Amino acid sequence: MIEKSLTIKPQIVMTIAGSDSGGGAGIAADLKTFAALGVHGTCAITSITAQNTTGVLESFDLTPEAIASQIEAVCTDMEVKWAKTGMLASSEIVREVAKEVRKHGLSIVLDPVMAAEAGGNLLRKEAISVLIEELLPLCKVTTPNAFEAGDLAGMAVKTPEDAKVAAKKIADIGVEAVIVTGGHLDATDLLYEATSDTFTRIPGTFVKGGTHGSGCTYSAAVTAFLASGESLESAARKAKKFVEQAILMSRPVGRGAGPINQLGATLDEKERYLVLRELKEAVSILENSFDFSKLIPEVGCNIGMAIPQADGYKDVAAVEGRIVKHKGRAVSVGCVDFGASRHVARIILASLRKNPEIRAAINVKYSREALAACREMKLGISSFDRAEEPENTSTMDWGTVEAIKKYGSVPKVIYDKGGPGKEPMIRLLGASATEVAKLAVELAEKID
Ligand code: PXL
Repeated sequence: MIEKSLTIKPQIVMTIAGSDSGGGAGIAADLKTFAALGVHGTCAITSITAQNTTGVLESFDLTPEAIASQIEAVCTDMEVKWAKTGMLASSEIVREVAKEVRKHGLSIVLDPVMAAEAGGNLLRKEAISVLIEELLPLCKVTTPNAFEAGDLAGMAVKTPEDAKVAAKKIADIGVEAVIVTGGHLDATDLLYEATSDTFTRIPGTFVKGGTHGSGCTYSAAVTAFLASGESLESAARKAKKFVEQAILMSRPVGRGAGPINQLGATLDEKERYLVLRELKEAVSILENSFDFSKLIPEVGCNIGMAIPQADGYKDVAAVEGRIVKHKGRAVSVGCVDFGASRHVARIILASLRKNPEIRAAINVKYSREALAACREMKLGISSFDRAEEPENTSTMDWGTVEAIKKYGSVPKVIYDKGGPGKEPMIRLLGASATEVAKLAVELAEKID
């Protein structure tokens, strides 16, 4: 039996909220956020919404008993200190949740969910006063947006100044801290801490992308950071950054309000790690070959690989100082890193725009013999002529596109015969850095 000893206990948090069948908001957003932030998430579902990106079609509330039973099941087994509340549709649900919060001494982040982004009321009007009177005073933090802050404070919140007045009014109800999120104002969140009577402005950036589930994600992130021991101000800053990244990483889903992507940044990091690992292995394949140094051009060789969906040179990793010939062997000068070579990045980016499966390239020394060996290896070959290059382009952008156009798809080999002051060159393209490194070694073994 294989065992991995993960002895450090995770923080356990809970979301008491509704389900969004579209997977964008509610418990889906909360649990993904908890997972991304390394805490163990549990949930008590309050309502089930039949929902997609165009709005809430129907909503079914669970009975107060069913909600209490879920909270009991979790809290009698696991140590839950911090929890958040989301959609609490009715007065009865709000009252039951307040009872359970008291019973288990939960520290609560209250997200005063009132309406769905794409449309649909999620909190009955008559329940707002019960939420204010019976649940809010039991909570540590509440995270209203401008509209919700207005409803809680009984005023219109249209400016950052209004947000200040509203935050104080809401704190007067009995909650220890209020964060009025600035997504509908100037992107700056306002944190008011009643215990010290202080306001803290938390500036942010408007980012483009789907925002469905951003309120849920924000309050879940605040909860996770507080459970992990962060101060409230630090939790608020980190949660804001987390939401901005998740909006930036949103993907086109559905016809309406697109969901934010809580795991986007984590998966991006994973891909970057895999690319660096792959590239390091490719470099050692080249360094361990007795033949490859024959193929190192005068200007040195570089090898690069992009993450999937790369859209800039910083998404492509390469060797920082190139690979050079030293005592008859290939030696890499510098580490592998993202953004290390705009040159290799241009070749790869131009290729993967035509074929996303092509994510790696290496440049090697041109010779007629090397080109003949490529033909012998039955590699698809294309080329460009520097003399035909228009002004004000980058040779690698233009040349790669030109060679692909001529060939009809991305070939394995793109060469050019050089120009004034420009060494002729062969580029090998492929799906991964190790694939192109192995190809380069095979090619080197075929020539004198
Ligand atoms: O974003 C608020 C929210 C909370 N909970 C559920 C929701 C929504 C918004 O759509 O569907 C279940």
